[in-house]
Amino acid sequence: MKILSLKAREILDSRGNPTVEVELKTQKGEFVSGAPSGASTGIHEAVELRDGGARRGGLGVLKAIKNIEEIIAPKIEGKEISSQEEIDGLMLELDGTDNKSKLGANAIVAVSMAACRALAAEKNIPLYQFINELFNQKREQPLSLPSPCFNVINGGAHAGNDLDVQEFMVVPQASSFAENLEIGAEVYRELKNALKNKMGPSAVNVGDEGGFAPSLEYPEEALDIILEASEKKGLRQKIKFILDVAASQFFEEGKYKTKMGAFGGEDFADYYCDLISKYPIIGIEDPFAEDDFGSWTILKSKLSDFGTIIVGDDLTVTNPERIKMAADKKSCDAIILKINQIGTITEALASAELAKRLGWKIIVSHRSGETGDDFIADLAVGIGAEFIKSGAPARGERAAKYNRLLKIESKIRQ
Ligand code: 2PG
Ligand code: MG
Repeated sequence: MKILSLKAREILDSRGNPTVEVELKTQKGEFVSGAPSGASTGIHEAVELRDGGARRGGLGVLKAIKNIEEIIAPKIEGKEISSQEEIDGLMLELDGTDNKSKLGANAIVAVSMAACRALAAEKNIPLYQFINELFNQKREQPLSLPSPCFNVINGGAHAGNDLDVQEFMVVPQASSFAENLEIGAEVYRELKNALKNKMGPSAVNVGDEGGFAPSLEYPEEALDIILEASEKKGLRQKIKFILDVAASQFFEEGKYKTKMGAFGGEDFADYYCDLISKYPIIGIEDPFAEDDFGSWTILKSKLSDFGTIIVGDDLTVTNPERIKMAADKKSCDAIILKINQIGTITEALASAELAKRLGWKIIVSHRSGETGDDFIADLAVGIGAEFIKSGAPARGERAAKYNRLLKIESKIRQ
């Protein structure tokens, strides 16, 4: 594939912050991708390059854009690129750091995604199929639709309320993606009614990922009201929960400082076991801080009989080295897969392959700051991820991914 041109610009993400958009041209057309951005970012993630200074609150991405146009573009414009590995390898070489701090992971990821789209177009196949072919070089993986995890109540760093837990996700249990989406949307709609009736109109204001951000304090209150709304629609038996605790956010001086008090690791693990015995929780993401491996291991052994997955996000940061550490310490048995945590498609696929080899589950994930780019829908199908999380079944940037999956499902099942 010959690269005709590579351009980048500063656009807005869903929080109104600047982010990178890339436009890559080949003979097959123009391919656009946007870099997402986290709020509860793990300290081991690849570096998101921001300009600093006064302009745009220090959040400008003009340096990252300059890196694309002045360092990456001259190396690839007018050149033949034959594979994803080639373009990603080239960017890794140009960057030369362990954490993408020279070029910026936000620069690299947007180019990597746009190139992936262009390479798929070169073969005249859909993006999910191209990703599947890339992945199949490492393992035999049939295409499949992920189970969506809808973040219907937002807390933590994503909302202006008092909930310590960042995400209360509803995971419908129907057999098709389309049915799951419908159930998620029904629960979301009824939850809005339930919150409004119980707490007044301001309870239905939303957080960064489109879930409601009511002024609740305890996880049980959030879970109860979701179950109550589901019951009303006759859907209570058709949903389960996954929680993203994002516990690094409230880990201070060796304690988990929550509204329920300050917990040590083992006590917090007991609290989770108690919660799981009362509610249909099938997964807990980041139950502990990103380097508190010991507490993760305690919870994993306590939960061995429950079948609840323990999901690494800040712990594993889509990085094979961190995944290996977590596997050695038996800290979790599932990962969040976010391309921008590591920076390139090639490396993200290596993490996915490692997770599959370990027998772990994968949740492909958006970031709390998103663009309209629906790339992760194709990624989830291509690697046969068990789950995808893209926020609430509402708000354009969240719905874009779910709607893309609807389309893919109808194509695959034709
Ligand atoms: C998370 C993500 C996405 P953020 O913690 O899993 O939901 O949040 O993008 O803010 O890191
Ligand atoms: Mg998380």
